[in-house]
Amino acid sequence: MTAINKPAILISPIADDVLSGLSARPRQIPPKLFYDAGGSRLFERITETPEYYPTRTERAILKQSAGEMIRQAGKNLTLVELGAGSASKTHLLIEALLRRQLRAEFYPVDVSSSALRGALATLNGHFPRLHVSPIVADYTHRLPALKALPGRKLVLFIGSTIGNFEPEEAEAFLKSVRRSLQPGDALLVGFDLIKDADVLHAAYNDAQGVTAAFNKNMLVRINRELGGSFDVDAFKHVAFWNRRRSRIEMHLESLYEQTVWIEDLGRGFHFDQGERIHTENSYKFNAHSIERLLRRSGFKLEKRWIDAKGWFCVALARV
Ligand code: AVJ
Repeated sequence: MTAINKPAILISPIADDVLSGLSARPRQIPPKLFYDAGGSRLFERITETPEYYPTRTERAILKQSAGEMIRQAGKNLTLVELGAGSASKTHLLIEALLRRQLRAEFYPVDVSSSALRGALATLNGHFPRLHVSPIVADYTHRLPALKALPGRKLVLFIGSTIGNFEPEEAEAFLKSVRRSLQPGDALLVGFDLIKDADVLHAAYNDAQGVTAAFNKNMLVRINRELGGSFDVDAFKHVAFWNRRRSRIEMHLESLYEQTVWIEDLGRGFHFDQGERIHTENSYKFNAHSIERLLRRSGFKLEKRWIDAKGWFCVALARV
């Protein structure tokens, strides 16, 4: 074998984001980098903490209304799920779908191949009449070609992932989803709603520290994938409700002045004591901001389902 087949340097796909993010002021690392295998597992554990209400609230809404959602979406549906992860809540929609049609196609899209592998195994075991075609892709970067898929599409974007986008990014993203669809296709989106600040705060500061571990996993991942030398105990998890901007912010705050060397980037990064890396925004919505976002993106809001406490909303919109 010739040397040319074996590159001397293999650059991790996260290198660019980490380099530009840690060079920026304020420093920031995009939340999609949370989801390596360990991070995906930690997120699953977050959803099981008593404080983290979004997943179980959305699941309760789906449990209650999946049949209505599928009926509202139309006949002969092909399901696409963006950011499918383990696709655990999707089971409820698939069950409702397979009550109305003999067979269905399901295209789960996610950046995490490990999460998709898990989803594929479980779905194949549960639903013999479902044909699953997983797509490993960063759908924020480029959407898979959905136009060519058969039947009327129902695109699922549940789990309040939309909250991770900046408002203008959310609009641009939903516009690109709309462009990839055809008239009559539908979109089902999960939105976390604005609520009591204490409830919001607790959800991102759980007593067991799972969210803190999830946040710090960003540093663990950089250490492993880029030869970083972060001491995870030298940073603390910070999460708070920013009312003015209607979002939860998560940061990692340097406890001391320190310099962290990242081998694969060939440089060190100096942190002042108290300096933060911004790792996530999780925007919260109300009826008005949901309607406005969908309208500006070229969708028409058709129906909304909200739990009794008014904590979470699942919205069906039409192209
Ligand atoms: C997966 C984006 C919905 O914003 O609540 C959970 C991720 N971050 N705890 C969220 C998350 C911290 C979550 N989303």
